Amino acid sequence: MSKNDIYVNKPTLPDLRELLPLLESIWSSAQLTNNGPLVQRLTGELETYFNAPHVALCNNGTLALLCALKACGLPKGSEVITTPYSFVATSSAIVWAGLKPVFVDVDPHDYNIDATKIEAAITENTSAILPVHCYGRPCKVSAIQSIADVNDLAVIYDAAHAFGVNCDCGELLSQGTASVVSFHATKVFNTFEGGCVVTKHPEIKRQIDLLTNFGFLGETEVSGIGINAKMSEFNAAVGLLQLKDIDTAIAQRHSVHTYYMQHLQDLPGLSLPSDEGYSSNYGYFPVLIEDHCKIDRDEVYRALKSEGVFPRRYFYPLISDFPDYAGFRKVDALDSARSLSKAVLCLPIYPSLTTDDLRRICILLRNLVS
Ligand code: T4K
Repeated sequence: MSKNDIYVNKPTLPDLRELLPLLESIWSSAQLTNNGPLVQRLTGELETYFNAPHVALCNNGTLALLCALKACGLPKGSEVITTPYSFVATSSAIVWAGLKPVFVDVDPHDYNIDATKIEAAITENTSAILPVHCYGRPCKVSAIQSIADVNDLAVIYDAAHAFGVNCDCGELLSQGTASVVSFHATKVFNTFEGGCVVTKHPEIKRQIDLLTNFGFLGETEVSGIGINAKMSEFNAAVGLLQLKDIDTAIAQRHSVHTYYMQHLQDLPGLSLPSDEGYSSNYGYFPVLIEDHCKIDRDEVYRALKSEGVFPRRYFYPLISDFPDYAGFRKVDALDSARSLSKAVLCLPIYPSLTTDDLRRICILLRNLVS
């Protein structure tokens, strides 16, 4: 690791001087976790930021997904229709919840589950749909909701990438039965580790709050099989400070996106991401290295790494190709997801990426593909 290395991500950190008073408040109250005052404050501030009736904070996005699935009361062993083109946690949460993922191909234009292929995957064992707003690009939420309504299915959105994204569907995170956001270190909004469930349904919020705290109703009573998925006061303190500056962080990411668009647009064999039709958070910059490019994706990946630039192949391999997931049902050959997975390279994007860094990355890419 050298100081000139450029990783796909560099977490935004709050000013330590601003963190100190919040840490002092934790130290003096000795309330470290279990729905303390900072967790309550962050919950309220996020409800305002998301314009959502209910937010339930969790200690990471994966357990937030698990709790959201559990809160829907889906029959044990039933099937959840999802995308193979995502981070493995999307499907691991389904399996940990005692359910079975069923993989449906993605739309090659927005990389999200292809809503036109969902109906063919539904059987009498289907209980829910779990789409992902991949790279924060909104899914076709109204088409998905119509299918869910006709077939009486829950819809849990994996909105791990969608913090601060808006579209003309109304509040994106209030769609479906629930949406799950990740606040991991590598995300647009981070609390080091963390996540939340956003829902318009008070009963889902109540269930999540129970599930994340072992199911405790009081000192001596538990309701259902809960888990420990609570956010700590430290993570909430970080979150409160990050939220103050989130609009600046997204604007800085937008500038990085714009630089790439201006400097890579004429490169042969490269397809650049579009931010049209929605307001992006610029969390990812996925480039496709197309078949007619003179060099293939993995060669570009290795060549950049050898020069100290570390892009990532999000998402390769497909979840359905991992041996532990290969036995779950696939609706077809998943051709679109497969070709995206072979072509994608996520370039570094984060608020503190400098123009010098960007110039270096773009020159390297230009030399490789031209
Ligand atoms: N659903 C979706 C669609 C997701 O993408 C994710 C997580 C989840 C669910 C689950 O949410 P969480 O349970 O994580 O809240 C990263 C993240 O670990 C993961 O959160 C994320 N998706 C996924 C897309 O990316 P890795 O294995 O690529 O992370 P890692 O550690 O290699 O980090 C990438 C780069 O970031 C490093 O090369 C350097 C930099 N970095 C990373 C960390 C952790 C830092 O500079 N500082 C850091 O602390 O998975």
